[in-house]
Amino acid sequence: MKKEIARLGLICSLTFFTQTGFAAAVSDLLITEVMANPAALSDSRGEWFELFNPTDEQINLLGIDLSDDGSNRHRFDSDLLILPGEFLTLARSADPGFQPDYVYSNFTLSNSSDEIVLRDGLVEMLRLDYGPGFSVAGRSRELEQLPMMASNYGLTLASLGYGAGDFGTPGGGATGLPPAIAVSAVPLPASVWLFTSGLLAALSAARHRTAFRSTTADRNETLVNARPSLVSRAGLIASPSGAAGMLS
Ligand SMILES: [Ca+2]
Ligand SMILES: [Ca+2]
Ligand SMILES: [Ca+2]
Repeated sequence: MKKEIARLGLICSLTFFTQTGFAAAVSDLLITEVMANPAALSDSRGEWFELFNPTDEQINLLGIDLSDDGSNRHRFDSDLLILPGEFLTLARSADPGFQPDYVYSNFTLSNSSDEIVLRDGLVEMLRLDYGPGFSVAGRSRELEQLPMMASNYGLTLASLGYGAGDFGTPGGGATGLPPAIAVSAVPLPASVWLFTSGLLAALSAARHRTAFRSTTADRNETLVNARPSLVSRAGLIASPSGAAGMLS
């Protein structure tokens, strides 16, 4: 009898883990805003970007490299937590017109074409590529909708000023993004889980195909396919209201 109870317990635990046990990862984060070309301040003082944690677990950037496709590289060598549903502002200087959460070094944002890449060792976890026309003097670009790619970033509204006169929402929400929705505490029926996993893996794969450029596309596609649940979660949480609403 005891044995059967133990076995039942194990099965229940495994079922629970299967549905809710996915740990949040850096790949779940979103780059929600980019100020590549400040006008009220110099580039060396006023460049910054913003991350958002759409999951219901904290994510630590310790050991992660911030880089581009050139020689920019900065390692987060101490704990840097992004709490559930929170933004994190990362800036080139300690005074970009507001008080940033983190100041990096050896990383600049070109006013023409550049990349923001987060890597864990050789594994790329997050990437935004932008080209000419993305950066506009004095205005940030904010992620307006998913999937996360340069064409889904709109200009900050001209009414949303900060600091010395540039426009952006450092540390605050973009106009179009939904708030964080907790999902791990909501066990899903297997059929719903499978459906949404498949749907969102497809959405996520499309997102990565677009965001990742040719040289890294194959490697990243492998990454996406190898970790569908993690990648799907971000898509799930921040997907357009229809999909998210279905789960909440
Ligand atoms: Ca750069
Ligand atoms: Ca710049
Ligand atoms: Ca913002």
